[in-house]
Amino acid sequence: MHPPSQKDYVSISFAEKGGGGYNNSKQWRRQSCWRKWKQLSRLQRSLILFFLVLLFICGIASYPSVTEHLRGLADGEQHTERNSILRPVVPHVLPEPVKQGPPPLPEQTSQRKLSNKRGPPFLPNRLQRKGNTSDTVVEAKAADSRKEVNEVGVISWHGAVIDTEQATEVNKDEQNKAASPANQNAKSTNESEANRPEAVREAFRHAWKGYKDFAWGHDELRPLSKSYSEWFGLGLTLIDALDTMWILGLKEEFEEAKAWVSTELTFSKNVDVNLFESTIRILGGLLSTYHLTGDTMFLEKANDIGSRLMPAFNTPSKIPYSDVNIGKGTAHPPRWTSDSTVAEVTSIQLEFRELTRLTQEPQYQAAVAEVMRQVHKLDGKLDGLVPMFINTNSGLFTHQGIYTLGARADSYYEYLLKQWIQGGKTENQLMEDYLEAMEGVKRNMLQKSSPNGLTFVGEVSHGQFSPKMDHLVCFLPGTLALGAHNGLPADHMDLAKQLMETCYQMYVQMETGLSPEIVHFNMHEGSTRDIEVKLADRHNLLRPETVESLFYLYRFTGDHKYQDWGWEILQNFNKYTKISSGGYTSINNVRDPDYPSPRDKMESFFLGETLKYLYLLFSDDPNLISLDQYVFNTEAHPLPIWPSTA
Ligand code: DMJ
Repeated sequence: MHPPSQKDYVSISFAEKGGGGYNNSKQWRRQSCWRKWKQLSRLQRSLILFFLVLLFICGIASYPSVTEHLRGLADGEQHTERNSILRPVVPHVLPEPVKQGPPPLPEQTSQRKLSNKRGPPFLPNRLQRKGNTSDTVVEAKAADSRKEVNEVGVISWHGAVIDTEQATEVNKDEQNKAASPANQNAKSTNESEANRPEAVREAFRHAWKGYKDFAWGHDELRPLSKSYSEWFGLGLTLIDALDTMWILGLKEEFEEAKAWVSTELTFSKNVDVNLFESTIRILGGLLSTYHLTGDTMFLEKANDIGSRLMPAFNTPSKIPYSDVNIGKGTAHPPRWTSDSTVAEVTSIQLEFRELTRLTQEPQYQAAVAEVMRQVHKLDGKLDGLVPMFINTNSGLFTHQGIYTLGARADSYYEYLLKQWIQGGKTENQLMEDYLEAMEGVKRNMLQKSSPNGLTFVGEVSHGQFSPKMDHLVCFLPGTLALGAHNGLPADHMDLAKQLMETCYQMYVQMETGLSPEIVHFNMHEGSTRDIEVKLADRHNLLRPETVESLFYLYRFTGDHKYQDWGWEILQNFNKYTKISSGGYTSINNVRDPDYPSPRDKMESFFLGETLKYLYLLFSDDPNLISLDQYVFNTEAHPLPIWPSTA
């Protein structure tokens, strides 16, 4: 091999290859680059190639859905069969047929706020957006996205294709001035109002399409990778969504799902399930669907799973273990502890009590009542507030001194009130414990933020107050309102309204208009903004608590602003979490509207709860799952309030 020479370049003539000489300047530039490349030494060329490869690898590695792929694992399950036939003892309660009439509500105040601004989230009312992206910038970014859609037909989040359908609708909207349910943040409230329930049905159908196409019969859809993930391997999303389909009037989808439950769903599986999660989602979902449809197949399935969960209560203390193998009939705590979570052992009562009422088999209600009896008399509470852990051997609270209304304690409070309502308001101890706890919240956890005085619920750790609030706490405005509606102190409704405003601000102050998982409130004077979000807390899992509370607040006050707030939230779910091929995804970063960073997972509660509460919020029919006839379990499955025996 001889070293490169001028002769070599001349002899390897591009003019020969292209056949066009140097007339074309583009071709000339290409040839000149090639010549320069050939002039480099082998070492120089190798170095350049090495850096290019390195850049390419870094680019791929920083693409989150790839890393998500690497993290995701699908489980396999084994099957054994067992049958269970039941006859209902108590007749089912049928709801009013789905109607769309808008009868005015009694306490209606009709304080609508119309917005003529286009673009994603605007700060309403008294709060100014501080430190956040300005409306103009956000609007410009949204316009950029629309431009990108015009040019290439997709919005690409570092390679992830999302929501072309939706984005295209914006274009059509702009061009044709046609109505479209989503991406119309600035649309007049009155103009879009009639379409809101339909927009939820549309969202449900889109989510269902993804589940049907890529995850049918599996637990959760992974909409970006067009696949699924398993938790229990029991078709969790399908079961969680059954009563939502019924309530939304999606008969065709419901029939398909029902056929799967009837022919494919089996609980004879060698699989560990979490007692709480499978009770609220599966047992609750099946019981509720039985009540709505009157189809005893759902009750048989409910009794099957209910009986298979019972080994969890075989503990020295009768406080249940967290996990049960529903095939083997064995139960155990998590590997690292013999503790259970307080919210988990005290938020399975509505379902097991109802199962006993329907089957007349007393063991279900007896087991969960024993848990309540023990928790009622335990030491370690702070003004009715409970710690987060309880030991399955001793039956005592552990890790004492930490109190929260968020994860691990939240639904304890919710189920105190709801059991009291379910049982016809006769079990006074439940109501008294609830009232005491709400006083405990006021005394120990309630504070105002600075500078705008948002009322929020913080946490207490060994006597120290922390201004941290989980999105999960946003169930509380709805629960307080439900209590006030049922005759508990009227000031609970005042507090509910204040906390509702705060939960709404947790959405509206974010650049995507979607709440993070956890916020911290500023309390010191001179703060420039009320809400801070830590880097690790910026995700949104499509959770329901805020729209759940909006539903209660609207039902009880008739104030349309709650519907308008829910409408904004739905539009932002459509804007930032909808995947074009079907489904919605959790996101990692609610503070970046350009790159919310999809997590590639649609939680079952998005169909079980979030969309159901949005539909009920917009439906304007107080008889559609009347709150005087039904009580919702903590997974939004309505169960009947027991008829009075007096
Ligand atoms: C649901 O499973 C239930 O609402 C539960 O009470 C809390 N977590 C999720 C929704 O956020």
